[in-house]
Amino acid sequence: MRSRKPLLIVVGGFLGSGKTSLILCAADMLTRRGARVAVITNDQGDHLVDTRRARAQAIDAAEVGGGCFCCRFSALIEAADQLERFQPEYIFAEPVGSCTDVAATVLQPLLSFHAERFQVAPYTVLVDPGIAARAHAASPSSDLRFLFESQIREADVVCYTKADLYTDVPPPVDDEDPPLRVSTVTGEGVREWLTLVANWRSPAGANTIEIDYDRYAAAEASLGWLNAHVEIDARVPSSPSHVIGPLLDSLDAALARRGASIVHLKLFDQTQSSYLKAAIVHNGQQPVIEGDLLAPAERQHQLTINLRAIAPPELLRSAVEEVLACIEGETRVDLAAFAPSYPKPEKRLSARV
Ligand SMILES: Nc1nc2c(ncn2[C@@H]2O[C@H](COP(=O)(O)OP(=O)(O)O)[C@@H](O)[C@H]2O)c(=O)[nH]1
Ligand SMILES: [Mg+2]
Repeated sequence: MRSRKPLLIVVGGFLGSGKTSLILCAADMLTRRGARVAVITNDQGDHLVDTRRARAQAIDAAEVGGGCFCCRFSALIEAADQLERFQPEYIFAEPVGSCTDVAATVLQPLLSFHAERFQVAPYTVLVDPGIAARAHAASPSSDLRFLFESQIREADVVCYTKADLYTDVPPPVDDEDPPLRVSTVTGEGVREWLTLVANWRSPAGANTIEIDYDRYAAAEASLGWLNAHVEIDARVPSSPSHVIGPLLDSLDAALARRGASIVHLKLFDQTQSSYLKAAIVHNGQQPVIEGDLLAPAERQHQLTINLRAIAPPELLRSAVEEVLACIEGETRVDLAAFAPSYPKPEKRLSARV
C-alpha cells in the first residue's frame, strides 16, 4: 500500500530546453533508489517521441495529445488515473514546450480541485542557455521571445540545462539565489534539483501571470508542427542508425532549402530488438543520438517524426514527404501538419495571495 499521495512534478520550458531528458534522468535516479515513477507527456498532436523514449527506458508513461495540459486539463487528470494502477510515488508531467500560463491553468487547478489526490511540486521551468541567447538576440517585439520570457516569469524554480555545454554560470535571476544548473550528460545538479522540488515548502504555482492571449496565440501559431508515424518494410535489412542518420541529414537540408528554421526535430526508430533517437534544436546542428548505435539490421521499422519549426505547416509536410519518398522499401505513413490552435484553457485561477 502506498503511504502518501504521489508527488506531481510539472516541468515546463521552451521546445528543446531539455525537459524530457531531465525527467528521464531524474526518473532513472529515483527508480534506482526503489521508487515508483511515471511520466505524462503532452503535445499538440499524436505520435509522440517523448512517450516512446520513456517507454524504451521502461518508465510507465501516459500521454495527453491534441492540445496542451492547459486546454486539456481533464485529459491530464485522466492520464494520471490511467497511471494509478502502477501506484507511482512520483509523476512527472511535461507540458508542450510552446505552452505558457501553466501556473494559472494547471498548477492552481491541481491545487484547488485535486489536492486530495496529489502533492503538487513547485513549477520548474527549464532554460537552455543557447536558446536563451537566441531569444534575447531577437527583437523585443518578437512573439517567440515573449513566449519564452512569459514561461520564465511564471516559474517557481528556474533551472538552466545543458551545463556540460554551457560552462559560463548565468547571472542570478534575483539577488539571492545562484541559479540551478543541470546536465543530463554528466548528471550535475539533477539530484540537487530533485531534492529541492521534493522538499519545497512554499506554495506551488505561486507566480501566476497576466498574459495577453492574442499575443500568446500568435506566438504559438508562428510555429509549424508536424508529427508522423511511418511503418517501414525496408527492401534490405537496415540498422536504425542507417534509417535515421540519412533521413535526419536530408530533412535538415530540405528544411534549410525551404527557409524553415528548425526549433526541434526528433526522429525515433523502433525495431523488434532496439531503438535509436536522433534530435536537433536548430538547423545544421550535429545530431544528439540516444539508443543502440550498434543495433542489428532489420527490415521492419516503426519511425516517429516530431518536427517543430518556424514555417507554415504545408512547407514542413512537403519537406518530410520529399525525404520519406527516398526510403527504399514499402512505407505506410500517418502524418499530420498543422499550426497550434488558439489556446483556450479549461480552467484558469490566479494564485491566492
Ligand atoms: N549536451 C546536452 N544535451 C542535452 C542535455 N539535455 C538535453 N539535451 C539535448 O537537447 C535536446 C532537447 O532535449 P529534450 O529533453 O528532448 O527537450 P524538451 O523538448 O524540452 O523535452 C536533445 O537533443 C537532448 O539530447 C544536457 O544536459 N546536455
Ligand atoms: Mg520533450
